[in-house]
Amino acid sequence: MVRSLRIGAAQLGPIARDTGRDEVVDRLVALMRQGSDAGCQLVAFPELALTTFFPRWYLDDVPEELDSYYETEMPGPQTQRLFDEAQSLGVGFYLGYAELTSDGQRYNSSVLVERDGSIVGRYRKVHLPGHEEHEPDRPFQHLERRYFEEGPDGFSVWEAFDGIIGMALCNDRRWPETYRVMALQGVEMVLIGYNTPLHYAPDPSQNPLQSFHNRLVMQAGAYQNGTWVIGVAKGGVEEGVESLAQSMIIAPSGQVVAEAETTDDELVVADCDLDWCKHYKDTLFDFNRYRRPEMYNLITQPKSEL
Ligand code: CDT
Repeated sequence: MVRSLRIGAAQLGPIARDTGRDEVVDRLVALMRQGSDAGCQLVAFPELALTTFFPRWYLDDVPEELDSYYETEMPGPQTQRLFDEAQSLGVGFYLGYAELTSDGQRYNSSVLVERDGSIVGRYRKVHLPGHEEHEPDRPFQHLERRYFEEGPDGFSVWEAFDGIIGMALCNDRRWPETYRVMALQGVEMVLIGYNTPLHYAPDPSQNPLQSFHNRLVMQAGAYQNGTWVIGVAKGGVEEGVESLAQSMIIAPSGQVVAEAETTDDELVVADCDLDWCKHYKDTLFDFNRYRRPEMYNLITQPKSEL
């Protein structure tokens, strides 16, 4: 039997600073229903999908605003609706959100939810880009390294949706290790939500290459690891900052099979044959046969020893 998973990459347009959770959840539910109507079993939302991308502001003067962007429960009172909708539609979802734990730790996290509304797995972002301190000379901040801790759990995979599914978030997609660690656990589909401003303050020469780099890293990650990759953006101009849209669904061949046409809320749908992964995992990228891990020692050396 063919293991075909119909996925909806549920791209979001901008979320304004003063937009409440209820309004955002309305938009997410609308996309889930659209996914259900299109026959999707799984709908994937972006990184930090419940709020505006708040790391663009230095918020030390307004700590209550900063705290308001985090979820202390998942599901919580305002997100329960998503889980109820998943169960009633029979559509699973992947959702990025800011997590504040009961111990006071803050992570840039995601959750994978099955079609019955049960949580399959949680992920805390490993690669945190940006900076820790206020840099007023930038046109906007990227304070992920101030507002989140580095995820301590690494990259896992989960048996779900009749396949092997992994999660990553935004900057993770630029690092080959992200895909490879999951591929070594047999991953067949990697879900990646992102918020990527077009302007990169440390080196603006990269600005015109954002779209190219987005394709480059996700297509390479898919092909080199024989896996589906689902990239889902929060795009468009949000609070004056333009972010890349270009959500896409990439096959294990590295080919883009579906891509967003807008920079707004949009569902990008494709049928993903999970057995397509075998073509690559059992041939050119037969890891057991061809990898030479004893040649790759430097990759796992602590940074300080290099
Ligand atoms: N959210 C996120 O990780 N964004 C980064 C922006 C570049 S680093 C300032 C990214 O890798 O797309």
